[in-house]
Amino acid sequence: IPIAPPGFKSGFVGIIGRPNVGKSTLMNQLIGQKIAITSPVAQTTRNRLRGILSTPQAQIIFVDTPGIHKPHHQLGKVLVKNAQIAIDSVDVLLFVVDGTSEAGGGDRFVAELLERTNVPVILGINKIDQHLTSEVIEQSYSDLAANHPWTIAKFSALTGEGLDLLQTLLVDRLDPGPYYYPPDLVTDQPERFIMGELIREQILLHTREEVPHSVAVSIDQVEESSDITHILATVYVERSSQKGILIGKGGQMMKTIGIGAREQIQKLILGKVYIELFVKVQPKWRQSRTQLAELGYRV
Ligand code: GDP
Ligand code: K
Ligand code: MG
Repeated sequence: IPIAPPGFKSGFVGIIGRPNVGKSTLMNQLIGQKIAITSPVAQTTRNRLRGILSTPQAQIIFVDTPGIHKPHHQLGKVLVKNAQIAIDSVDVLLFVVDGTSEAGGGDRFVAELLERTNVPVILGINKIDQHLTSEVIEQSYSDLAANHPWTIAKFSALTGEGLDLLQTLLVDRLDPGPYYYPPDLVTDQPERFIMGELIREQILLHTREEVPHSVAVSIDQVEESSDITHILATVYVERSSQKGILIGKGGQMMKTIGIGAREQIQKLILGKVYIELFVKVQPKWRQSRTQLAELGYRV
């Protein structure tokens, strides 16, 4: 890790907000590589994941968090707890909201969690590529920010519009500091974890509602030969009916998931990939803290 030049700034930025506002898309766009999976399904992001942005003047470490919502089961509680830890352990908070609709109960729940923190907050109105936020929508977010010393920024995580300004606002709020990570590193997570996430993303994209939330992926083996990387992975589900859906008629669903995942992982490791996927039924894995920990979730 190089020694930081004089005036160099660094620190941690927590990205928070209700599910589906575009937190993971934003982090990927800011660091310039897809490390956090995204999808139209809420609760795509389960773990806290760091994305690292290094410039000659600063190093920003983004902490992507699962969307904040009221918990219903053990996994839900772990998710909200992780989000709360993230709030108090960062230097700046980026509270992301969806500029295509008015502020709602989910946004107000997050705003309440921010009442108790002394960390500077940027309220980021995302998705401005969709249609320019109407006055009613804008007013609802001004109301949300009223009585708070928050700075408002508008951008599109999808197109990158407005992100240069956002980056400037973030660096302005950081203190002088060292490099925390080597400047060429984009995430703190091992490649294997990202691989598992990219497989999970394909499952979220291709299967029906009931499957996504009860799926976990473990990467059991990664073997690199001169021209191809061979990956063995297991997908855990809670019920045999879900296993049936995942495999699909004549194995068609598994095939689709495998093809999509291979494409994504090839982009990640910049090389050829062969994936072998297995599906296992493991009842109630979501209730078990031990199993969550074994699969790489912070509990
Ligand atoms: P998260 O749950 O907050 O992490 O949200 P994701 O990053 O997974 O994004 C949720 C959905 O919103 C995905 O379908 C994204 O493609 C979409 N999305 C995210 N950012 C933007 C944006 O700036 N514009 C548009 N049009 N869609 C976006
Ligand atoms: K999502
Ligand atoms: Mg996410």
